[in-house]
Amino acid sequence: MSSKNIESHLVEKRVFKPSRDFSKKARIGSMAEYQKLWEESIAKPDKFWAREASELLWQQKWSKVLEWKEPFAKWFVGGHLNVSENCLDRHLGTPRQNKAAILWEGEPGEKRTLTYQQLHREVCRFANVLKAHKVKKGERVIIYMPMVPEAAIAMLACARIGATHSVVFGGFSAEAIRDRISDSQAVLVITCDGGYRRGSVVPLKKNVDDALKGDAQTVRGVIAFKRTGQETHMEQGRDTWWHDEMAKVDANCPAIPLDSEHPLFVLYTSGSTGKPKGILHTTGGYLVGAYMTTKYVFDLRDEDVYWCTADIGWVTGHSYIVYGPLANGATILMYEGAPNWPENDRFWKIIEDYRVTIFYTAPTAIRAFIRWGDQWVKKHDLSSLRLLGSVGEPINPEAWMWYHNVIGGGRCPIVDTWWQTETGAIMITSLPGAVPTKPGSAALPFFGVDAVVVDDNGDEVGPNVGGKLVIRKPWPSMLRTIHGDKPRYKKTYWAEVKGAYFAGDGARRDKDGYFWIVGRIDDVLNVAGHRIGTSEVESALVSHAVVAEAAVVGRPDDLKGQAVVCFVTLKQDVTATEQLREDLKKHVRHVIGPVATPDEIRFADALPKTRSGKIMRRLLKQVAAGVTVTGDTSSLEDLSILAKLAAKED
Ligand code: 7RM
Repeated sequence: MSSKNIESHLVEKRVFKPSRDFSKKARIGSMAEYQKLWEESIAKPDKFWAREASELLWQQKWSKVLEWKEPFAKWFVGGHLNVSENCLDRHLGTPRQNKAAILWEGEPGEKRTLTYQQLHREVCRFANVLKAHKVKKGERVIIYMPMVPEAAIAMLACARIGATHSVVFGGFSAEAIRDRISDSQAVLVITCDGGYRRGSVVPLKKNVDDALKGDAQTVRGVIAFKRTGQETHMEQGRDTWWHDEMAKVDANCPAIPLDSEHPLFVLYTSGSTGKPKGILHTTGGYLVGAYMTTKYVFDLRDEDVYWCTADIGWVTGHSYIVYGPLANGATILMYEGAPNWPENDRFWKIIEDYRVTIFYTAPTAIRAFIRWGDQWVKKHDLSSLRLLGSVGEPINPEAWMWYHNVIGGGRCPIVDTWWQTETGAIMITSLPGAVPTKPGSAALPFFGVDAVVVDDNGDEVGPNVGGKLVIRKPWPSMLRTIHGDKPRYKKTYWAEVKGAYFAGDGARRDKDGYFWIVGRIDDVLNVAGHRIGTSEVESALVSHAVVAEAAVVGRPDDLKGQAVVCFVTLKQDVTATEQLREDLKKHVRHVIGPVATPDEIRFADALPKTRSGKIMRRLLKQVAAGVTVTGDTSSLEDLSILAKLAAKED
């Protein structure tokens, strides 16, 4: 990445100080307090983390806080605990026992409330169902469900018996499920007959059936929760209904003590090469990270109604719908469907109805809200809100200002939280009562996070110089490895920059040390907050019979952040038609899922390559964006290709 000084025109001038009222009540109420704790967390991590971890319930205390043999970390070594016990049992016998843990609303409008006691009972029963299916500690369970409480129940039930869950986002296709089953060697799949999305039914169980067709499978059974009630095929001897299973078991299921480093979940995420990587998170460190970031970043109170709009299939749903908030004894709101169903004001209606106090969403959603217009917001009373959050991609200052003024009524702090599937928990953020915010900046490193921006030699750069974002110290909720592939773990994250974790993002820090995240600098797209590897889309395209070669790049998009643009060369004697273009889009949807649908397919006679045969994506990006191709083209094998691509009228 080129390092260029951009001070003069890019430094953001606006600064928003936390209100005195917010600071007074906040856990961290001043910049001085933040700094003192951050310095302690870096200088004396053992002391700092031991104090935080002590707030959780350990069945056996750890003997050592950290064992670090780069790049392999063990946190709270020798400690035993259970995540489900920390999220549930710990609140029983306290005033939280009969407090709502989950307030749920279905897209068609049904409402359900589960208190901590009720949630505990459901989790215990479902854990007994898992045991009845002979799911053993350490075995993997796939969860492919819509946003229903049962998704959280299934996750917590796995955690209770030490099974490792792998949640697959409901927007992924049968083939994506199959890949994840085969990579994780899962023994059980938990799903639903269907889920509601924008008024129609998504056939989840059918996708699972399709995923299980074909090659030898490790899956012994499928349990389906009845959500939509549509006709559903049930495979004799393999498939059973959730309610039938639950009727057979009792609610007595003690949480088993698990080693702090026991695998809690594997979550697949896109990288720059090959198939999605199974990011492995373990028990103690992950829970400490999720718990304490939720506590400090959202400054959660018992009275809060906390709503994170993410899907449970992404890491945000894991850490900030399920584990972090429940470990804090919070009331979480869970909504099943789309923000524009039946109309564009569904979210604002929900905030008004439930008196939501904390709202955590993504910039791509905010940009859609802006487009839909303020009138949808103005119809509702949002005065209950006290804190707003943003996650998933850089938030542009305009969207930040709109969020602040129109949703937050100018009164709510915004926490712009930078983190990743790999980091497990929030890494760079402001703290709402302590750190002044600048629209567009994720602000400062969280406790224990030694984040810096470095150049290609790995040396830290000065203020306002762009470079690679790296983390120089291990942190409790860090990924432990890529499931089944230690060499890839080392190579992807710990080889790019010596002695540091490389995030794959570009960033700069301003003179106040604030981080301005630029976005991915590898071949990973961020489409509406979803990570999609260009190589995944390319291999999906090439798997189509008529495609010879494909190169996929992102094009800046006002709404989605990035749009998926595919350059495709066809096999000999195949004619490029409009129909084929539609077929290829459909094909990608089928192979990966709707999240990866190409926005544009451009047929080409050839792709620009270096002499060694590497596709020059840098050039294709410029072509896709419609800008003049600049920069070094000396390694390009055939210059005329570029001229043809740019001239091509679609
Ligand atoms: C939580 C999540 C991770 C990638 C990451 C960034 C981008 C996420 C922000 C952000 C700028 C933010 N996990 N990203 N949050 N960029 N500001 N506040 O999104 O694994 O799915 O994606 O998302 O590029 O590397 S993720």
